[in-house]
Amino acid sequence: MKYRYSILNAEMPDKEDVKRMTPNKATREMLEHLEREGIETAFDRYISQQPQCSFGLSGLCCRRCLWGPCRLSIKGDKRKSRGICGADTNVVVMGNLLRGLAAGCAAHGQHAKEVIETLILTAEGKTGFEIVEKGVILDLAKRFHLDTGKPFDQLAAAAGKILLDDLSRVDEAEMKTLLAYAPQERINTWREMGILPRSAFYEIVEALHKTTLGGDSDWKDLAKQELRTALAYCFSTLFGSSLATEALFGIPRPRTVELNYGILENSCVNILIHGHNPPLAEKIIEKIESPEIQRLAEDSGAQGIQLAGMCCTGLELLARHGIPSLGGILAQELIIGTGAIDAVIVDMQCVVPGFKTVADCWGTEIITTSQSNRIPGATHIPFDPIKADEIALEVARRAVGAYSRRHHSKTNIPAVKTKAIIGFSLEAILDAFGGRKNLLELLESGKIKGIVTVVGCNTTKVPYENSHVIIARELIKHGILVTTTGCSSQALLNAGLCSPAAAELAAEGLREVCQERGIPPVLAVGACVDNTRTIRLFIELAEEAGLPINKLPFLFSGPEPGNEKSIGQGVTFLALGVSVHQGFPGPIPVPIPIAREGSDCLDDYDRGGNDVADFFAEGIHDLLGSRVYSEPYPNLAAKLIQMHIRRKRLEWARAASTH
Ligand code: XCC
Repeated sequence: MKYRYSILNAEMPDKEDVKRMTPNKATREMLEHLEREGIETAFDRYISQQPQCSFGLSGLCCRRCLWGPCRLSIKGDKRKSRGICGADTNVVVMGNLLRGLAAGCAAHGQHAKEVIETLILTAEGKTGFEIVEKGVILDLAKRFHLDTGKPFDQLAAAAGKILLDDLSRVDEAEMKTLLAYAPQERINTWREMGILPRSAFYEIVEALHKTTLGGDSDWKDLAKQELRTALAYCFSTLFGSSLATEALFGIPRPRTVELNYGILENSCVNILIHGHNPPLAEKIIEKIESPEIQRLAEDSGAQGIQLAGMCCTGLELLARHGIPSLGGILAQELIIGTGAIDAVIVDMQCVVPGFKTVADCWGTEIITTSQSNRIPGATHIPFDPIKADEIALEVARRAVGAYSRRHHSKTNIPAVKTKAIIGFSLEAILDAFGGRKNLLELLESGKIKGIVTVVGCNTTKVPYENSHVIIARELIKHGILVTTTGCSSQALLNAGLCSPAAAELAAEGLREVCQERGIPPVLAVGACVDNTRTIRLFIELAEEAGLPINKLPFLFSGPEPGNEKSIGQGVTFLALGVSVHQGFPGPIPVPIPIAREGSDCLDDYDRGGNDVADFFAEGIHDLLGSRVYSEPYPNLAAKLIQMHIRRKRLEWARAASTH
C-alpha cells in the first residue's frame, strides 16, 4: 500500500489500493463513475490529507487547553516529552482516549434519550406509537423489581423512567440496568476496582472535567475513568436504546432479504433513510404505504416507492421490516452519486458533511429531522414523538415530491444484488441453536470453535470494507461463528457472508451446524446499539457454563475503527472480560521494540515508554482478564484471533476439569 507510517508500523491505502481491494463490485463501479463525473468524495479528501500528522495518529497531540496545541515526543528531544502544562505522554494519550470515549457516549446517549422518552410518552398515551413487544417491558419490570401487578402502561412508564435515570442521574447510586444485566462476578470485580458508574451523563461530565487544564494528572486514574465511562456507555446508552427500541417496535426475527445497490429502481421513487434513531423512520414507512403517498408517487410518473436504508437506522429497518440497506458510513456519497436517490431522510449521527455537496450535484432532496444534526441548505422538519404521524406524513410527501426533479438520463445504478438472512436478535440466535445449553455444547465439543463479534465502522485508513470481509471469511473458515452489527455488518451482508450459502465457506463443524439449521455462519445482529445482543449472548453462555465470561472463547473485533463511538464499544467488551482486536492502531503510541543501546543481552528491548499501550495489552489483563490486540493487516489479524480463541479453549478445558 502506498502510504507508510513507520511510527505506527502500518500502511494506508491510496485510491487505487481501495479500488483493487474493496470487496463490493458496486463500490468499485461507483468510485470510478464519480471519478469520471469529477465529483469528490471522502476517498479523495483523505488523499489530500496525506501524510497525516504522526503526533495526532499516536495520540500525542494535546489541544485540550488554549496553551496548546502541544506535540509531545516519545523519542529524541526529551524537552518535548511534556506539554506546556507539564502533562507527560501517558496523561495526554489517556486523556485523549477518554475524551473520545466521552464523545461517543454522548452520541449514543442522545440517541438513548430520544428513544426512551418516546417509550415513556407512548406509555402515557401521548404519541401515535404502540408498545408492540410487551415481553420486553415485563422482563425489564422483573429485573428492576417493579410491582408486576400494576397496569401494563404504568409498568412501561416506570421501566422507561429507570432507563432515563441511568442515563442522567447525578447523585451517588449504582446503575440499575447494570445491576440487572451484568454477571455478579463482573459487578464484584468492577466494585472492587472502583469503576461502577453513576450514569452516562454524569460520567461524561466527569471525563471532561478530569481532562481539563490542571485536572487529573494521574494517567492510571484517567484509565479508571475510561472504564467507568465505558460501563455507563454500555449499560445505559446501548442497553437503554436497544431495549426501548425493542419494546416499541419489536424484537427482530430472521427473514430473507435482498440488498446492495442493485435494489434501487430507475422507475421508482428511491428514498434513503439514514442515521441512528428509528422512531420517525418507523412512522415514515407506515405513511409511505398509505393511499395518499402511493397516489402521489403514481401521479408523478413513478412505478412505486423503493425505500432503502443506510447506517444504523437502515439496519434497524432491515432487521424489523426487511427494508434493504445499502452501505455503511463511507458509502453515503457513493450511493447518492448513483443519481437515483430522490430524497435522503436523516436523523442523527454519521451523516458526513461532504454528502450534501454530492447531493447538490444531483439535486437530491435532503431532509433533516433532528435538532442535533442540521445541514445547511437542507429541508428541516424536526421530529416530535407527540406529532409523529403528521410529521412523518409531511416528510413522506416532501420525499416523494422530489421524484419529478430527478435527471433520469444521469443515473448509474450498479446492478449488484446480494441475498442474506437478517434479524438475529438474542432470542432468534438462541432459537436457531435450540437454546443456550445446546449452543454451549456445540462450543464445548469444538463444532463451533468460538464466537467472535466483528463490528464497527469504516475508515479510510484501510482499504474500504476489505478488513471486515477478510477477517470474517477467515474466521468462519476456521470454525468460528461470527456475529456482526453496524457498518461491519453492511460489508458482510453485501459480501454474501450472511447468506446460508456462505456455510460452504465454513470449517466442517460450523458448516454442518449452519446447514442443519439453515442459518448463515455470520449472523447479522442489528445496529451498533444492538451489540447488547451479543453482550447478552456472552452473558447467557457464561452463566450456562458457570464460568466468568473471560474464560470462554469469545472476542470482539473492530477491523476498521472510525467513529469515536467505536472506542466505547471496544472498552465495553474489555470491561466485560472479552479481548478486543482493533484493526488500525488507536491513538496510542505503538510499541516498536528497539534493542537497548550498549546492552549485550538480545532480549533487552526499549519499548519506548508506552505505558498506556502496555496497560491495554498487559496490565488490564490482570484486572479484567482481557486485553487489546492491534493488527491492521486482516490476514494476520485473523490468525491472531484464532490463536486467542485456541488459548481460551485450552483455558476453558482446564477450568472445566478443575471445576
Ligand atoms: Fe460506525 Fe456504528 Fe456510524 Fe457505522 S453507523 S460509522 S458509528 S458503525 Ni452506527
